[in-house]
Amino acid sequence: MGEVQKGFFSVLQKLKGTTEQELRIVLLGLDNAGKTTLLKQLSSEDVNTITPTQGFNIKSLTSHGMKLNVWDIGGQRKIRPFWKKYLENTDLLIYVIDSADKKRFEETGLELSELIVDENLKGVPVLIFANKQDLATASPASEIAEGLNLHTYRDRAWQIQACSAFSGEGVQDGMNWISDTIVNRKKAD
Ligand SMILES: Nc1nc2c(ncn2[C@@H]2O[C@H](COP(=O)(O)OP(=O)(O)OP(=O)(O)O)[C@@H](O)[C@H]2O)c(=O)[nH]1
Ligand SMILES: [Mg+2]
Repeated sequence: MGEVQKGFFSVLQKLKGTTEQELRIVLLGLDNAGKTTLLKQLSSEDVNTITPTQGFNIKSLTSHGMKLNVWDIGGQRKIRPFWKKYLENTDLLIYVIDSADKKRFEETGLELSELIVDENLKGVPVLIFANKQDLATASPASEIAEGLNLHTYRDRAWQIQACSAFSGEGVQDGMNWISDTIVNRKKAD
C-alpha cells in the first residue's frame, strides 16, 4: 500500500471506530498468589491443573473490544529480579495477592511498593486482586488495601478488587474497571 492509501485507510478506520485497542498488561505478585489461575480463568481454561510458573506465560485475550496481551510472570523469589525486564511499555499492572496468606502481607506489600516506583510504571494504573476470597481465612479487600497503604497512591489510578480466580467471582468486575479506566484515560488525552 502506498502512503496515500495508508493514510486514507487509517482515516477510514478511525471513522468507523474499528481500530481495536491493544494493551500490554503485566500480571505480577508473589508465588502462589493465583496469577496463572487468574489468566486461565480469563481465557476460560481449566484451572485445576496449574503448576508454579518457572518463566512466564503470555496470552492474548479479547475483553470489552480491547485486545489484551497479558504477561504472567513467575513470582518465586528467585524469579522476582527478572520482573523489571517485562515492564517496558506497560499499559496496566495487575497485582495479585493471596488474601489468606497473612504471613506474607508485608512481603507482598514491599514487592508492590518497589515495583510501582519503577520508571516504566510511572503513572500506570494498577488493579490489585485480593484473591482467594473463597477461603474462610481470607482477609477482606478493605483490610488489605489499608495494609498496603493504597490511599497514599496519588500518582495513578488504582483499584482493589476482591475475587476468587478459582471460581471466577469478582474477576469480571476487575476487568470492567480496566475497561473504564482505559476509556477515561483516552478521553483525557
Ligand atoms: N482457594 C483458592 N485457591 C486458589 C485461587 N487461585 C489460585 N489458587 C490456588 O493457589 C495455587 C497457586 O496458584 P497459581 O495460579 O499457580 O499461582 P501463581 O501466582 O501463578 O504462582 P507462581 O507461578 O509460582 O508465581 C494453586 O494451587 C491454585 O489452585 C483461589 O481463588 N482460591
Ligand atoms: Mg504462575
